Amino acid sequence: MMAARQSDPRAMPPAAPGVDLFCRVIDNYGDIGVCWRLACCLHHDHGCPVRLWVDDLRAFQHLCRAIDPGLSTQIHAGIEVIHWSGSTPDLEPHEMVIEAFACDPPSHHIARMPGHSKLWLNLEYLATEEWAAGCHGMESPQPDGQRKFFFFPGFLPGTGGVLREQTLTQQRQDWQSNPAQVRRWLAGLLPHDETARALIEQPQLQIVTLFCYPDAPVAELLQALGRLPGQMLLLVPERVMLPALPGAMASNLHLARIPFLPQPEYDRLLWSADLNLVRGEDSFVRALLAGQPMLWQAYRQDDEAHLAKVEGWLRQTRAPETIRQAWLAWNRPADTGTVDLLEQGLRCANRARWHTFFQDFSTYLDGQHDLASALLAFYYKQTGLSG
Ligand code: TRH
Repeated sequence: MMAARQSDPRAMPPAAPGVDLFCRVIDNYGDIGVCWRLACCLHHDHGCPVRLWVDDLRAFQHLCRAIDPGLSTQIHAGIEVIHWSGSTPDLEPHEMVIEAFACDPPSHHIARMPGHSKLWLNLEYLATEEWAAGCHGMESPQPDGQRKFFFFPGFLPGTGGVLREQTLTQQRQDWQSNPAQVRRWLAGLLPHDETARALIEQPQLQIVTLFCYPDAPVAELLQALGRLPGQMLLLVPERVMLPALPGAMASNLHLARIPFLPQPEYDRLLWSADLNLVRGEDSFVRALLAGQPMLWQAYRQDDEAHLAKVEGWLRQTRAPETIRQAWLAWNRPADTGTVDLLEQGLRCANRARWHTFFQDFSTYLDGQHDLASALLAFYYKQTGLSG
């Protein structure tokens, strides 16, 4: 038997830096969705102690059912969750302070930060346009001379990458390699819908998932899907508000409500479907990582900046024209023609071109650095410490 090697403490790598992650829930689920996922990646993949400060625990509870909105501090999955309310505890800041989406952490926390081993970052929204790489990592000068940096998640080299757990691809492959398990799991989401459960047994059934904003042209989407060949099951999580829909639905289409799922289960849903319609930021990335054909609805902004995001992604990725037309029709519905454009696009969604394109893009993402690793690399570079 080999003798246990004596470890030289001087040769040990430094402990992973602790992280304070601040999150304000503005609306929807994206703010807390991104922050919870980032907290999990930093802790589970890299061993960072993480404190997640959240101002709205009820929104958080939808993504992680174990959260108790009545507690001021609690620990889940090894992460300390602090209810960020008027009276925040005065704690010694961790090495890295990340404020999500310029949410303005308490000044007393920042005031206690200075020191060569500390770093303050503003994690920005996902950027799809060319300018993102130029702004990523830039310093944001502060009146008191403190050092703060912009950190831009993105798809292109030169940005901070996207959130991707280290075991994600393996988990997805395991899930997709067991169709019987997938069918059983889907049926379990639909205990009161006999029609849907019977459909799930049909081998040729196409599964479509829908997560969109209330202004999405859903009636047009249903018409377009109704014109396509084959039987389809459209799964819509609770809490996803749909616009008013026509009473009658095409005979090849069945719409079913499923529960709003905890984050890891929502991934499984995306992995189980033939076509995913997603919205916002986090579910967009998750659907891309699922590698299945998809349509994205960007979060609407006043000056139509959301359309620039959609165009930016389509341009950067040189998406095929049918994808481009369908995505633009979904994001910019016109009074007429939307159904035709969606139909033309979606006719191709179950063909090889879309499959290959989205599979290739998920493989490309697998080869890129992920956001949590990029944040740590940035920390070590700025502080001069080594990871
Ligand atoms: O909820 P969103 O519309 O969030 C948006 C965007 O992030 C937008 O950029 C931001 O400015 C705005 O909020 C304030 O979409 P998003 O980003 O996809 O977040 C949804 C989260 O909910 C994501 O983490 C996936 C998760 N989710 C589940 O966990 N279970 C579900 O059943 C569903 C439908 C979603």
